[in-house]
Amino acid sequence: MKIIKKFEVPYLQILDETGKIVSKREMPKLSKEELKKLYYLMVLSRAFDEESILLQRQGRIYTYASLYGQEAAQVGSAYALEKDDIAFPSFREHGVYLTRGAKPEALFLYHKGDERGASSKDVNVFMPSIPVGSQIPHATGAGMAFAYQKKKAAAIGYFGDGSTSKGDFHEAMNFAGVFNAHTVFLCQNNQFAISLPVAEQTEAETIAQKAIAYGFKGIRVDGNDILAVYKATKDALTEAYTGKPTLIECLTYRMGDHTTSDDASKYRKPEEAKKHEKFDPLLRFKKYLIKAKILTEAEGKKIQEQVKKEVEEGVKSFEAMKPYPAEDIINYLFEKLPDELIPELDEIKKIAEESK
Ligand SMILES: Cc1ncc(C[n+]2csc(CCOP(=O)(O)OP(=O)(O)O)c2C)c(N)n1
Ligand SMILES: [Mg+2]
Repeated sequence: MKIIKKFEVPYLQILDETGKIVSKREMPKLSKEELKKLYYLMVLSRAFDEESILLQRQGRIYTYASLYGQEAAQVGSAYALEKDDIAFPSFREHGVYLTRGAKPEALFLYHKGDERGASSKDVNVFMPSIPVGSQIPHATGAGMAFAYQKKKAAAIGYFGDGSTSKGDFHEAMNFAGVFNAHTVFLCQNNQFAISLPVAEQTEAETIAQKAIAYGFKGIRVDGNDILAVYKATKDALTEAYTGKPTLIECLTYRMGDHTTSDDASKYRKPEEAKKHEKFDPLLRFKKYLIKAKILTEAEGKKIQEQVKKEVEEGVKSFEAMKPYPAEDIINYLFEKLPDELIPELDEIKKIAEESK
């Protein structure tokens, strides 16, 4: 027997958990202003996250999936996107929306079940996919369309470690390879699919290596290192514009519960999550920015205050919005409402009137 192929899985870390640059050669070209913007977006994502959990606990929004711990993976990758690139997120990617310019009030609105908050055409991010993995083939389809149009644009599909067990993932990866789709696959391996640890999800040592079977590159990055995530995504996008997809595995950790309907202490020891606090993506980036004299403590404080105000204003304007007319539930389904739905419309109007 002879070996006919050998494969390697690269790993990228630029900033370690102490805030030290460990790979100068890989340092992305970002101005001081851009680095500060990245920090601001991470702080904004965390503040939005904390506020959302509080709002859910008070019954002011519905089920919410926390991004706590995944700020670098979301902000770093979304910041690498160009205007025409398009993102296909799952339910946890609030940081992707915020980085692309969505307002907190839109995201709160969405979590109150109001469709007006899901309209994200202006920021080129599709609405979140709740069925696990179903957005991955969409990212491939959009990437195939860009290839067909010979357009310098790419689609990025966001998904978790658990989603890589779905057929959707494998079908999307296969089509992307065969049809030279302008697609980047971005897996946030937060090490859990609800209660199932990643070690029980797959026998593969890395998620990144799954790309090899489909004929394109897979890379694992330190998902808590915003510089590595940005660099890997930027490189993958450049390749994607020429029809070469990439799978990026951001190795991170879900610091919170799966969603507000979950209690992680039922299946993982709180001490385990606590151990990961020292890998906090915000802390290490701040340490680096301060040491490199890009940010001062005073500026950091100002960012915190600005973000707090932004989120509070988001809550105010979201709660001040008038509910959309209840009859909209069926208004747009038919050109002319069928006779049998007329009594239903009357009933909806009555209920809406009574609940005013
Ligand atoms: C098709 C489908 N099956 C099951 C679920 C229930 N469900 C919601 S999230 C989830 C786990 C997802 O894990 P992962 O892909 O790692 O993403 P994460 O939640 O960690 O971000 C499951 C099984 C669902 N939403 N859709
Ligand atoms: Mg997961």
